[in-house]
Amino acid sequence: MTDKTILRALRGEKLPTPPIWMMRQAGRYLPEYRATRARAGDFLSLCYNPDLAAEVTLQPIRRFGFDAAILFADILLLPQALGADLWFVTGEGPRLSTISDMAGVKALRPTAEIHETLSPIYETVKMLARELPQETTLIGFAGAPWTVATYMIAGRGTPDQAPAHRLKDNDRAAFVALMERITESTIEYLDAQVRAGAEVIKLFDSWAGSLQGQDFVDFALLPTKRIIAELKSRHPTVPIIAFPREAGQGYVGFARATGADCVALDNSVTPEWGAAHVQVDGCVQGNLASRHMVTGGQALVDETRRIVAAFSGGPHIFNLGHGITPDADPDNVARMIEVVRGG
Ligand code: 1CP
Repeated sequence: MTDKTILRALRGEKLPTPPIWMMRQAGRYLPEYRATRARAGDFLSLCYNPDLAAEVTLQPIRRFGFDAAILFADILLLPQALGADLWFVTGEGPRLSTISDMAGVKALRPTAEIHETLSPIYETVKMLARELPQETTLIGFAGAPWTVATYMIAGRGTPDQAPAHRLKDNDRAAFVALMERITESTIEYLDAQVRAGAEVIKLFDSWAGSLQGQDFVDFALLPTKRIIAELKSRHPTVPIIAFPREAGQGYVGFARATGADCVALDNSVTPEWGAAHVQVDGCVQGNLASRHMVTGGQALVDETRRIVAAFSGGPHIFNLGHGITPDADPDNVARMIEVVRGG
């Protein structure tokens, strides 16, 4: 048995102080991250350089003492490993070549070949497994299939995921074939991360909230369930955190339906609602609005205390409702941690 607090919470234990980590905890709000990224040259070179990727993963652990480290990589590396062109436009974000039909899906590289591109990521995981403090949990991750598909179809982030919805509704066969390719390669990618030393896996379905009704079941819930079932059959003890962001009512029963050990909540739901409707099934993670990392002050303290109190009746991992933004003040992060730990 291990004493790592995050693993205890994920096994369903209610702890006197919730363990804490933060989405995008390695990132542009930290001067040391900006310096290492400059050294790497650009974002993708940073992701594929195990020494520097491990370094930026460790930076927020050294500075703040978070209970978990999340592998520094990106959900869009998998599309790149499947053969998509990927580049980042400074100040704008990621761009990819687009997929618009079955021919585009068929042109993707076979799943068995993804490791040729992704092996530096496994090297980063191995280095982290060696270098992290023994009380710190190492989290590996991937995007969930729908979210990854939205980027592969549109070629960029989209406010309403309209291109992906169009392919889903107008060329169902091509859309389903793409989801299938992403799902099977995500399983192999995550399996390799666990074999390299990841102790927990997180699935980011950042755009799950745009799937309604049966689409939510078919394209958020069922792919997540399948990935979890396959990973659990290979690695029965590795806990999995699912994040169907902005799922609203879809959060209810999501852990039971998918086999996830924990559901991460965004801040479109109140912590009291999350406790009553989601935490009843097990561990939850969340859900402080990331703007408090920019604005700070008494509102940050009050809202942090409210979340800790609301989830104090069951297993809880403290986190933000979404990633911290580049304009955040690191002092506010330190204050949040102090308040969670009783200060
Ligand atoms: O300029 C920079 O330095 C890049 C900013 C950045 C960072 C720090 C990007 C580009 N990705 C990352 C790292 C990252 N991305 C991590 C690693 C570690 C950590 O959390 O500390 C993780 C887990 C992700 C996951 C990720 N990438 C998601 C899912 C989570 C979420 O935020 O919803 C998504 C949607 C992406 C795509 C992506 N990568 C980067 C950006 C700016 C985006 C969003 C693009 C868009 O939708 O417009």
